[in-house]
Amino acid sequence: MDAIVMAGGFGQRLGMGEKPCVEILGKPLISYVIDNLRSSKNIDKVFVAVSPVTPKTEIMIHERYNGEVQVIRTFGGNYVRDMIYAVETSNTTGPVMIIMSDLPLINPEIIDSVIEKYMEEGKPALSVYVPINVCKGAGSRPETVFNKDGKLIVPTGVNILDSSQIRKEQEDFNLILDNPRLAVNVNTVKDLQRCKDLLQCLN
Ligand SMILES: Nc1nc2c(ncn2[C@@H]2O[C@H](COP(=O)(O)OP(=O)(O)O)[C@@H](O)[C@H]2O)c(=O)[nH]1
Ligand SMILES: [Mg+2]
Repeated sequence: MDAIVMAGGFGQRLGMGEKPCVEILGKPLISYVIDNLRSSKNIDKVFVAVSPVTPKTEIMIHERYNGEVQVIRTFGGNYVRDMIYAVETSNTTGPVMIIMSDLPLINPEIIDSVIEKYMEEGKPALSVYVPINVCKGAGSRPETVFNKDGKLIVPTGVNILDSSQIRKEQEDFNLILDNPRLAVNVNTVKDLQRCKDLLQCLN
């Protein structure tokens, strides 16, 4: 399946300009996600959905990937509308992975296992969560928490949707993974520092 990396947010909480371009250990944040997608067995094309507030991200993607990663210019300011626009503009068919640019600890094994689970479940959509204790263990403060059958879970920013019915509400399988790599989402300067530390000790 193809993947679309959402990269048109304001990055206001981080306050370091365009968040996808902010470097960790000499590499732009979004490149961690792109490179891991490109190393996954189950991912074909990778698209990046930029917006008018992320023009440098567009230039960086062109320079770094020489057209092998396509940029889609969304309007900005409305995540869902931009996601639908990006899916329709990409001309992708069948299931598509929608992923945030600020998950630098994701790896090809996680991506492939999410896709395998999606195929197994057979629902049109799948969203990935981590239990709240995994977030706390990783030192991150969750923004959104859901109660699923009495269990507190946090959305990770990894979703699969059926592109052929992208404007419709889709029946969604909630995949809960106990992986701290999914719990680290770079929103603040503190998150960025924690990511640097984790990447260094994981390498
Ligand atoms: N194209 C597009 N991307 C978005 C939008 N809002 C958020 N994103 C991206 O979605 C990801 C997650 O959003 P969030 O962490 O809230 O981003 P932030 O607002 O930049 O801190 C980031 O990679 C953002 O760049 C939007 O309205 N349009
Ligand atoms: Mg975020």
